[in-house]
Amino acid sequence: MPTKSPPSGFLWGTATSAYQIEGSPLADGAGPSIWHRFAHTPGRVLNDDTGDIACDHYRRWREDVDLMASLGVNAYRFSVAWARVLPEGTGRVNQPGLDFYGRLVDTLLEQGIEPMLTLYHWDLPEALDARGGWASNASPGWFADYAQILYRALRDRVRLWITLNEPWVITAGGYLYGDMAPGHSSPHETPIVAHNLLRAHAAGVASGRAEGIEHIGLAVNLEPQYPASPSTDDIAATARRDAFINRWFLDPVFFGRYPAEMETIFGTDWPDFTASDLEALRAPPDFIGVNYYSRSVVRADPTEQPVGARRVRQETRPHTAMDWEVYPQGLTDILLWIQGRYGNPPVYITENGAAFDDPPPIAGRLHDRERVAYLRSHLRAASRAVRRRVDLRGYFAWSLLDNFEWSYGYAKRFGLVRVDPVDRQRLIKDSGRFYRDAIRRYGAGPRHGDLPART
Ligand code: IFM
Repeated sequence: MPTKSPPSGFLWGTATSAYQIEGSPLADGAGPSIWHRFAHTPGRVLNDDTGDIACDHYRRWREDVDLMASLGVNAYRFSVAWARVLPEGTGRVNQPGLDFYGRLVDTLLEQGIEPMLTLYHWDLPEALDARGGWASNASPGWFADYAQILYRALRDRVRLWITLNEPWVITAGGYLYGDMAPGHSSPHETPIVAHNLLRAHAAGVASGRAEGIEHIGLAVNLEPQYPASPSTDDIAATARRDAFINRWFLDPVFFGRYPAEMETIFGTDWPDFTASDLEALRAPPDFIGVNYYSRSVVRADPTEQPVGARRVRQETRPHTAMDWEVYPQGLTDILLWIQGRYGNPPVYITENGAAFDDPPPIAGRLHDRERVAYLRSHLRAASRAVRRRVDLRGYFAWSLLDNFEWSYGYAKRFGLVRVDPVDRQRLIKDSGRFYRDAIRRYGAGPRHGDLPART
């Protein structure tokens, strides 16, 4: 029988995703994914890096679970590679692929680490892309069938499930801007893909309920938007960008409708959805997974299509190696926004972290001071939201390991643990030590003023 009770106590975790860390993408009968194909297409990924080896986690996973235990985390968020389980995307189950995740889950539990399983973190089986991918009307059904296989295999051991990671990035990166797999640039396809992802989420929730799963979330990338000036143009542009990034996926699952701005943004490319199309999207998750990295200060700009808005770089403020502004207050703001808009649902911060150009290790230590400062300030920002009664249940640092950062390849490093680019040896950075100490001291959860001002 599925485990019913929600995890008690605050979850302190690290997060990863399959294609970014596993390597061996075709091992033991797995099929290729769209990211395997994309990374092997010259010019698509910086330096033509691929996930062929990545962090070699597929072979070193036991060592990685030990690493997590030494960091003192009590939770781990990871994703399942759909094409390991279903090499053709539907139909025949590849048992060795499924067994890999079963062993991982068992070992996590032996070490007292709660698994949080993301069903889809961007690596659609290539065979399904050949059948139309997320633009196909059939895609929600493919997803629900895949989800059911995982629910049945792991529901006795996994309590926390996430249907999709960052449907906005899947949609905008994969089908509008084309910098992510499958690399399309089609304003016409884009709203259809978003709609199918929302249908897939709803189908994944329904299939989970039928299997007795009680904790199913949706992980969204959220980025609070602030107008660059009080002008009406900038305020309207900010509202459009807010709809596009923050509300496009959450409003339908909570309210069964899209934000009004979406039609303005997509114009004639916006489909005529019927009332029943929209109602079918209403599938409130049991929790929201918030992936927070930065904010945007927004200026109206008609040349920036389709939204007619652009982000204004805040030159005097610190930025990460991704050129994302470090803005901890944005995390407090976005958590409070969720609380107010969606009725204070349970929330996990399912990703938060920063890429920096780390110094080389010296005598077995890596002093990543900027990442330590980033983590500290964001944990404090989370504490401020908790003080204002946001129902925050856990925090997952992105990422456990330096890994494959999509179209940036291995150039951007988010890990609390360094992975040597040549021999893949792991080394816990100062940020990992900071995180371990924060968990030790404040294991019950972050409260305002609780977290250390200095390490
Ligand atoms: O690495 C990604 C992750 O896969 C999804 N959220 C953002 C991270 C940093 O870009």
